[in-house]
Amino acid sequence: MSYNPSEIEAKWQKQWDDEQAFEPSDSLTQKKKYILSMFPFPSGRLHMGHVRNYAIGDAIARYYRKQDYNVLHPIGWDAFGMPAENAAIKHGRHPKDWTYSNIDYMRKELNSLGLSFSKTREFATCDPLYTKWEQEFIIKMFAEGLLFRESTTVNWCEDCHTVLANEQVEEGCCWRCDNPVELKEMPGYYLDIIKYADELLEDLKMLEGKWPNQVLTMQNNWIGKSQGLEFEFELSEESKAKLDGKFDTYSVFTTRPDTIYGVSYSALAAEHPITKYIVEHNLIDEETAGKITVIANMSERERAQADKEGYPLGITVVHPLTGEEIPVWTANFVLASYGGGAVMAVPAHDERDHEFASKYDLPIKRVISGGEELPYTGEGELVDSAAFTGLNNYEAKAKVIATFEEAGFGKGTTNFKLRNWGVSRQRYWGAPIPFVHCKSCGLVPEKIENLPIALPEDVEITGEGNPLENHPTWKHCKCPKCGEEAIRETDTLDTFVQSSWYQFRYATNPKKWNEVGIDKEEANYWLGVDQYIGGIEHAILHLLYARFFTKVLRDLGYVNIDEPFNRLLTQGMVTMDGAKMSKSKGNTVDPDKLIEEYGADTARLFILFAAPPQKELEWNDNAVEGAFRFIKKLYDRADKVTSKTLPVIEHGALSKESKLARQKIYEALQKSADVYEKTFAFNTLIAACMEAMNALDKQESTEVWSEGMYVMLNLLEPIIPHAASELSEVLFERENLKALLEVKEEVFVQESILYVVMIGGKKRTEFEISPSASQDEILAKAKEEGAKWLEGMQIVKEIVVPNKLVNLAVKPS
Ligand code: ANZ
Ligand code: ZN
Repeated sequence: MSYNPSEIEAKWQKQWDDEQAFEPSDSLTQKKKYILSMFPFPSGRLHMGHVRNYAIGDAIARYYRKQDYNVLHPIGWDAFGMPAENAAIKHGRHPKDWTYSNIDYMRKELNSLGLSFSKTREFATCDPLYTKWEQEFIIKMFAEGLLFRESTTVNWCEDCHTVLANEQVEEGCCWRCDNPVELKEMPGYYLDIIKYADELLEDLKMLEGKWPNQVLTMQNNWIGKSQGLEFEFELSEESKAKLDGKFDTYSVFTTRPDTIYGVSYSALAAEHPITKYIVEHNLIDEETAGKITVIANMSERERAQADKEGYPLGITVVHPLTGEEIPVWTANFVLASYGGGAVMAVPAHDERDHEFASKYDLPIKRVISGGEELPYTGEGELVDSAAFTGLNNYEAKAKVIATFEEAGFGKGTTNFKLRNWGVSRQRYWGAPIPFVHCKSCGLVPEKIENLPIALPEDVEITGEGNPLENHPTWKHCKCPKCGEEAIRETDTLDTFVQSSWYQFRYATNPKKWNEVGIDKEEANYWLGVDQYIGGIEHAILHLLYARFFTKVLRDLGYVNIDEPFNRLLTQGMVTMDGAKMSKSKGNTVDPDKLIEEYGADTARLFILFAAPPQKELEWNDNAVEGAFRFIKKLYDRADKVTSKTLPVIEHGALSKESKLARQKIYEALQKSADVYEKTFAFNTLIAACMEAMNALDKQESTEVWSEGMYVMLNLLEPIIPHAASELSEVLFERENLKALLEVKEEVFVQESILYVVMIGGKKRTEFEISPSASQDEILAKAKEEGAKWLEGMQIVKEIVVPNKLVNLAVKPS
């Protein structure tokens, strides 16, 4: 048969469409698999990273369909976001138009890969029907206090003209445009993810062994739980007076209550209210005030990179246990956003405190023995610590906390690095935040029956300000509560909100999309996702937010599950000459060209063969050729097949070569379950199939050829579905694709074992014997075969090395 990829690929894609072959059934009792590759942003064209992501997911989905699983394998579009607006600014195209035409183009590209997606469940997150339900969730979250509006210092990207979540700031720069991020005071909407911090951390344990360790560690660190003591430092009477009686105490957080007797100064953030008060009320000289203001205007990252810097504030606090007066400084290493923005400094046992104390000549008091030099951050016995002296410092932590709690000075607390999720964006192309500002009622949620609050289409997108804000009429509305004139919220939601619940939307039957956002019964049936596949770049942001949303939706009564993604595979990058393939580097291979030249099956086979999915994949033109040749070989060998069904073969009657070929065939089959269900090492399965084809080539039996092709096409169908379907139709009427095949154990049974006979230290002869032969039988046979070398000899020692050799030590008799 001759191989014509473009012809058969078009044929099969049409047939699958006509058959609606990949729609899940409505049954909610059948065993199921939900296989999900992260959905794409409709940037305009597919890149190789997409091809890899979808080839992996598709192979897994197709594998499970062979086993009576009800398989949900959906696709959609993560369609809101800035690039659409940037395109509008640059090319004068409306973001909606740009987005939907990109989707149309990319849908065709995905189709041309022969991916087995459900077509009926596809949606774009910018569809008003998706916005409608998202706005409903947001209003419910507001009612539960999980969403609130607050004025805070935010990360502002001047280039993107919008606020960024902490997670979207990478080394102080915007994750999208790399512009340095500024701090700015602004009102915005926040989701209370901190409320779920403990559960988000705790439940990572359920994912151990199912998610990559690296991702679990990153999430763990991001949540950043610290346990310690929070207490109030009381200002000295003199200092209180100096601050005009405005402040009595301030709070500090320490993870090291055991070092309490080593405190020799306290430090406040440059933005701490007390520091600010001192600066603003000229309680410090002008020059120092200026320097403190400079620090306050630096980003956290800049401060972390700068040398330690600080200034005495001219006030003191009272040590809560000793009553001693301790100087208070402001320091650039104290973050405003953490633990109250103030520390008790213990220079003897903390690196940063030590560096600072050394620079400014502040006292250093050792309270833990051990180590020669200071700072000593290890374990040891407490010294100079009053009642705690002599205790192991780790054990002392709880005792110090108890002392503070009993005295009412402080309490044991838990702090998280995690900040609440700011979801406001001052951009047009997003889901409007469904609230109204009313002069008399304040912040009022829209009425549910008015949802969705859709975007106006007649906007001018210039890059200056927020188009919703500038629109002449859109924001003017009636208050949903009192009916008076009011102003609509013009902030839109972070696009990560949309990707936090899409996995539930797919699970809801599209027939119900008008009536419900998430169908509870269906969501409970389909989720968690059995296998989620996507890039490591989503290790923190998307995965954490989706986990959080799942828990919130559970608590709001929408679903009954705790975690959205049962198993996660993070695919490696596609690289060329060691660098990530990317448009900006100009080292891309266009999937369309590849498909045009070789066909989708070659693209898929190459991608899955070139590297294990978790690893980087280095582009290699020769390997693409090799993948193509392998498919062609399957075609070339089609005429060796003489049986339309799986032949019954008498194994014992075959030649050695045919027996070996059968072993290779069934070795590949034996491997396949592990590959498709656990390791995803498709490369090893494909290699095993190649070996089997080579072994088949070395033998003559047409029956074995028939069997071999029958099995190979079954194994490879999830990877090269078009070619496998075509060959299978011609050769086996597709019977061989319908189910998983069974391994024929008989081919692995060894019929005889070869033994070498050593006599007097020399190899003399060899013999074959049944694997069930006893030790005595083996020895007897060895003596019989070696009779001529044993003549005139006396055996002094007999050794049988199982499955290998018999060694007979002799001396002349
Ligand atoms: C005294 C002490 C002694 C500390 C010692 C450490 C070692 P985590 O939660 O693990 O990051 N800290 C508290 N708030 C801070 C802030 N806003 N900016 C900078 N540093 C801050 O670490 C908490 C520890 O970091 C706290 O424990 C505090 O220093 C410091 F031998 O208190 B420690
Ligand atoms: Zn009102």
